Amino acid sequence: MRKTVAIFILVFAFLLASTTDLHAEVTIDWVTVVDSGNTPDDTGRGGVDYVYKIAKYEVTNSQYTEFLNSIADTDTYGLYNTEMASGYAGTGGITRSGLSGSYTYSARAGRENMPVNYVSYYDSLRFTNWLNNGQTSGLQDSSTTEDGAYTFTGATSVSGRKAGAKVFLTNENEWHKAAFYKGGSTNAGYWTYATQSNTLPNNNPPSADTSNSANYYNDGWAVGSPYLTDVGAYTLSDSAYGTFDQNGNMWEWNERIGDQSPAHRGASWVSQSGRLPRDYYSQSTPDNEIYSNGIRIAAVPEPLLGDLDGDGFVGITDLNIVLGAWNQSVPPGNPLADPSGDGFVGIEDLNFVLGNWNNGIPPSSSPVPEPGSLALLVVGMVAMLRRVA
Ligand SMILES: [Ca+2]
Ligand SMILES: [Ca+2]
Ligand SMILES: [Ca+2]
Ligand SMILES: [Ca+2]
Repeated sequence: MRKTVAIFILVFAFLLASTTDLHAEVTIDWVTVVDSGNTPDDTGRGGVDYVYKIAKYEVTNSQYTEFLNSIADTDTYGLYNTEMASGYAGTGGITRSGLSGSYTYSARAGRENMPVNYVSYYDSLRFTNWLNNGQTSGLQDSSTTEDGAYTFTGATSVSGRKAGAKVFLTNENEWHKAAFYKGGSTNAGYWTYATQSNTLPNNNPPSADTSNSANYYNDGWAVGSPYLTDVGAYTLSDSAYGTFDQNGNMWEWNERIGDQSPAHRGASWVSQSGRLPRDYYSQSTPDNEIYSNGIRIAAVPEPLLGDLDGDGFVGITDLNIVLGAWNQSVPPGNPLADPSGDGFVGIEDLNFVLGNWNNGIPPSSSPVPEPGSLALLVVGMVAMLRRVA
């Protein structure tokens, strides 16, 4: 009987997997931005007191095409702009075919990994809602684009970032920190450019990347038509946290503050050098859909199992939390010491820590034990547990 049920569940899971996978899934490459509580710069930006993830790259045409194919058979909110089919200087990267109700979309050949453009601020928020909701397919409604990280109550009427949002547009501090902060401590200071440099980047083509290069206009284009570069093409010119193209290629929308026009940051393929520095601040009207505005997204980090003290790393301090309440009921034992949640601190909680040992990013202030001493520690633990058992 049990076997029959198990087989039934397997078959059901298989059917579910094979019928729901109508579109390729969008995967985002993330970097994790640590150094929580870092000092802002002299513009007042860049201080962030939580760990977050930010996309390594600008959103690409192929990613935005998957989005359109999931939710824009009928494009109620104009998430496709017909300029994408060609546009200014041929920089658009997505074509549409069919009639409303059965529209389909394709990235133009060779443009798949170039950044999407002709997206408004609202398009950007809807894209993050869709990711936040798990890339659901259907009409543009609350299950896909109209709710999630932000609640839309009309085409251009939208809430701020909601508590519990998982994927969202960068806010100004998140964007600024990832671009310019030097990292490594909470008072590390800021670079002038998003290439870990205080010297103006050159606009060499990616093939001649000097580790301080970006796609912008510097008495000439970085590359020939269609002028955009594949995201991450400047492989040597990343920021301290490992993001690419935060200077150049596309301007990148940030969450608006109150009723202000949202900022777009970092300059674009068509910008001149004065637009690149950290203290250059520019806003764009939220419904502006042009050839030089694109999207970068951010997200909350995955919960890190075994990181009991929440410092982003599983290590000695977490082990001490478990050992400090060993064999106790919770309460009075420290509730952090009971990640299994069974009200008692024991072997199952220890396994959360040892099973995820060394995961995450070590805080600069806490030394990582040498592998030798860690091995001794574990041997000691096992011996102790044997005796307990
Ligand atoms: Ca649009
Ligand atoms: Ca950019
Ligand atoms: Ca920890
Ligand atoms: Ca427990």
